[in-house]
Amino acid sequence: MEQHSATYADPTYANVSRRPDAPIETLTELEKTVRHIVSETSVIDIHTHLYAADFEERLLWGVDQLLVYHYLTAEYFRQGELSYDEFWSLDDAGRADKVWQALFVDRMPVSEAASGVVTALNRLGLSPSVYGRDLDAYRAAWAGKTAAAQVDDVLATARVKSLVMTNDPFDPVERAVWLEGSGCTDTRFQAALRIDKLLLDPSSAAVELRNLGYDVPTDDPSAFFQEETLVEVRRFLRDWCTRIGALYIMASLPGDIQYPVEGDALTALLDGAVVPVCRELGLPLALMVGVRRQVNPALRLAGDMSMQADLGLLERLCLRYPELQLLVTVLARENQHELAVLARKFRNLTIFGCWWFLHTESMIREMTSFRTELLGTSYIPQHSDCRVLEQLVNKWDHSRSVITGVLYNKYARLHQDRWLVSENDIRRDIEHYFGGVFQQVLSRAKKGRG
Ligand code: RAT
Ligand code: ZN
Repeated sequence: MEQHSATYADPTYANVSRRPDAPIETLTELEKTVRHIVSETSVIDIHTHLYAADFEERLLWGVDQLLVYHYLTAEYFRQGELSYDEFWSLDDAGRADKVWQALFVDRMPVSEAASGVVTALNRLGLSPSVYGRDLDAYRAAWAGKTAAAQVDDVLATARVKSLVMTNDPFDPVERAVWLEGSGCTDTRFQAALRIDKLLLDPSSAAVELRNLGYDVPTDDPSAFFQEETLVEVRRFLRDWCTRIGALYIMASLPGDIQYPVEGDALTALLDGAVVPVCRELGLPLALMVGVRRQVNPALRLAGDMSMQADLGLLERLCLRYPELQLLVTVLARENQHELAVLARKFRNLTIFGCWWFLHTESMIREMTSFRTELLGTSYIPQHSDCRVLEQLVNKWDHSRSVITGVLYNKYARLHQDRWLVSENDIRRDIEHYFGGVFQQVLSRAKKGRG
């Protein structure tokens, strides 16, 4: 039976006396070695919604925040008693009480999001067999911790060496940290410039740009087709990428975006501003495609849905801009195989992660299996999308567990054909998956500058 134990330290592993370049002789040893290396190799998490401690209340952490995570509030409304209005009228602690009672006490927390909380508690030293099912016992364990110390503890436990934030220049609270505060002083937290508003709601983005000192007309929908406006949008993008030290520019898009479309603002902005600035600064463009926002607004942040995407957008961007590095994830399960095939056609397309509703055990297994079969080690198997600091522990633990199983199967087949695998071979592949591919995309983007 498959055990969910990938990242627990294996006390017997230290006793292995084999040289790291020696072939691993038995399948049992092979399995143990893959598990050990996947669990101990630290990862670069290329997309999160976490912030460094500099961002104060923007950094969400602690057990109440784990419980009011939007993946869990959606589940609360399926099982809990309160109406939307009653639930939202509570503060975070009140909401957390309700979620805990409905999803953890009145029934077993078997969903991915709920079982993730249990994994985080356990791996952070708060074993539920000791702390029980009283939420206040866990709250007491968090009392007295500081955000900065918790960041150190969680990153070490999750073995995350660095992570990429989502930095929205259209968010006034976040903007103030960059413009008036110290910015981000923790080098483990890297920036990415998020531009959904510019691409999907250019008229209101124009108002904000103007307020920020960029000469963009606010009353002329055709402005984005004029070079004098695009010059200013490029200046905005360039200023913000430089200010925050962005590793890439990113947007999350609905599935029905068409590109290129004559007379369409999104096409004009991609061709006239976003791609040129990516090329000029040597940055990849990350596109997350296939979200249908606010299908049920009463759920607030939890009200978004997945939708099947037309991958023609990606195909045409790859073809038109061979020097542009595209980092891509899509939300519909139905698009996953097609996306992996598309990545075989374009070396400037790098797939990353199992996003949002696909970040579940069975989907990660399916997607990681066929991505490896179609792309070998040339993709990024996972990102966490964490919004709450401690989720790094459970999301990476669960993903590592599945990745271990998939990779072991691939190596076992090689082993059976007498292509013997060493510890060094495995370590090289895992380091590639957990950071090397991302670094390669970043350096290809720098090389493709122009
Ligand atoms: O996974 C999530 O938390 C979503 O709400 C989205 O933020 C998504 O990941 C995105 O970046 O658009
Ligand atoms: Zn996200």
